[in-house]
Amino acid sequence: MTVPELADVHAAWLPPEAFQAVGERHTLVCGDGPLVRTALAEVAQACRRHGGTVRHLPASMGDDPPAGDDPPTGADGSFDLVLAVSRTGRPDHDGFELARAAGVTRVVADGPAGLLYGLFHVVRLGAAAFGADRPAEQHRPAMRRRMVNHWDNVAAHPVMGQVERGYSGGSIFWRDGALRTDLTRVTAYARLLASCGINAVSVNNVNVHATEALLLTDRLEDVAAIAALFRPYGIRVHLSVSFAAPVTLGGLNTADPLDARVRAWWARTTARVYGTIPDFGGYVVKADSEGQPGPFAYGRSHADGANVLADALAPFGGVVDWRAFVYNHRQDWRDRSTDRARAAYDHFAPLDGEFRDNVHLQVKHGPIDFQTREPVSPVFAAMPATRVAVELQVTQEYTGQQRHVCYLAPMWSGVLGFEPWRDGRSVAGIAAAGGGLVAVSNVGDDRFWTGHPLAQANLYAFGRLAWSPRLDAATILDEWIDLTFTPSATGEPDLLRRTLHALMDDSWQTYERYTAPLGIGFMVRPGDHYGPDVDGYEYSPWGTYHFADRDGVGVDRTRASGTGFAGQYPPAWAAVYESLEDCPDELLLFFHHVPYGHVLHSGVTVIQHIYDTHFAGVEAVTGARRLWERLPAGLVDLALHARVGDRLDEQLRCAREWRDQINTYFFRKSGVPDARGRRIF
Ligand code: GCW
Repeated sequence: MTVPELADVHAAWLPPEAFQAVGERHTLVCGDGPLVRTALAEVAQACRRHGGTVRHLPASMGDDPPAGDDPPTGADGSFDLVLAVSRTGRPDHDGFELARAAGVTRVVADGPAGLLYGLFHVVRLGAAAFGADRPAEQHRPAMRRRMVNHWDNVAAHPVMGQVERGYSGGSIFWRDGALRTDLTRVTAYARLLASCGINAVSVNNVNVHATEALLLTDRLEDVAAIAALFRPYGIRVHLSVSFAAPVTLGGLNTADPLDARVRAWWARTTARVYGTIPDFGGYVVKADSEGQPGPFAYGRSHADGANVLADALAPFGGVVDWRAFVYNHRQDWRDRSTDRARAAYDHFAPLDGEFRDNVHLQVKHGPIDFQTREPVSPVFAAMPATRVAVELQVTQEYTGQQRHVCYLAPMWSGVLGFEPWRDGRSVAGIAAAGGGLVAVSNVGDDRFWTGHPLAQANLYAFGRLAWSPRLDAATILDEWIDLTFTPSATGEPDLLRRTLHALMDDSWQTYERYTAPLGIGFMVRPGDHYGPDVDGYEYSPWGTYHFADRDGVGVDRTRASGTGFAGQYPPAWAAVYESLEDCPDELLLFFHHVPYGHVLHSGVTVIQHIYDTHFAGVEAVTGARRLWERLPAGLVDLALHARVGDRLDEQLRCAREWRDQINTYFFRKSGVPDARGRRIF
């Protein structure tokens, strides 16, 4: 097992310097198996660089992990760090206990994965792990499953390219229709993921095209090769499959989930998968959505569809991630009873209790589609007898496409902390009891992994929130900064940290300010979803309307006079969203159609809010760009500095474009001038 160091690829949050505190010390690693060997290799590599030592004690050679004040002596007589797998722990729990006493820092893990997570936690603490005594702290992930989905195509798609909604170059797995020949990068990725706690990955797009469909059968060896690289880091590989596979791959004339031949085909095919990849994670399925095949074609329900795959996977411990992103994308604007926001609930809530235990219903965090601001999906509260997983989008499809700084942890904290019944039970708790947290990855073969170097923080934050949903977004950012950037001898102490916080802490709200206002969403260019086009989707069948006219704007989703979507929430929130008086400002236009003169809780009218926020958003980006330019040379890597600088230039250009188009659009619709007389074209 070797730990890769890639010469021309940025080390993200695991540069060799991050391991200094561990690498300078004397470490004992106790335990067996591939994950323990991974931890050993990590420590050994750090020691080679920083001068420490490491010794391995296989569990079979010792009794319990060496305890208390008396760790076994090594060549040099003592250890500073002991990493051990407990004999009594729950190996499937991924947790560990960390303590420091009598000059020894001890990690005692539930199982081998916990040992690896414990090591990465010590790395995160750095020198602080070896300072004052620490009473025993328990670390256990809130979510058993912490997963990233890749929307990577094996063969580049004519429109979507190698990675659908990818803003970081090509796929790290696939290229020109084949598995890449050099997969070193995948191992480097596995380390990054494991270090922030991620333990599952799907390796192909949920839109399964012809070449990708073959991964399940003829090209299974490709998946096995990837699984072999993720395995040492405790990450299971999953595959997106096509519901029509029994027809397209199996030669049957139907994919009807209740047909015995179809069931047998899935069972046979799945058994073969496990014959090749014994720790295979399971299937991800997008069915009856945006043109993907599904059970509706046979008059069957989504529970019927999911269960046939679940039954095939169950004997091997696999799961189906069945996506709830099912809606009618051929809508007629005149039909005000069809509301895309309602769709997931309308399709799935009636099926509660009908899914097998190994089905995770994967629900996007908002009812529409990863917009900058949406209410939390009502589905989370509606399916108590179903294992629900929360799906987030780390790739910034609608949040600036990794050309804009947009630190998403504050948005995700809001989703995870949301209490559908306002009684202490949160979305994080629902996900923890169900299918965990899932996110669409933002990684590609870009030198900085994520196009925008600062977008690395989003992937890191996703992993940390899946482990510990209550972690504060600014604290996570500090962790990421400490790991990623080596303290520099030059410049004011902490200048870089302060600059990064200034750029990132409120960047999601800044982005919101200069784009679509008050929760209305979209207004992006159709197709690529970048940049402003207020009416781009207004005259299309996708169902993402804003209904702006000369009198007002917004979608009436009340029960009283609108689509009734507000009624999908438990009463405490249904009443808030239904009421024009109580609805939070930031979601006003999601739930209500109001005149431009409507006064917000903030005290300004809707139209003035639109003008004010758009000017303020551009000012914030101007300020961020200036701060970045002023960073003294040498404080960060030159290439990274240049890349962020270029992206900030583009962000500023684009923010101005948004400001001007939105302001002019609403000025022309409403005829109401800006109270402060600023320039509106
Ligand atoms: O946000 C939309 C994207 C599609 C994507 C779809 C989905 C993979 O525009 O590119 O398809 O969501 O989540 O399935």
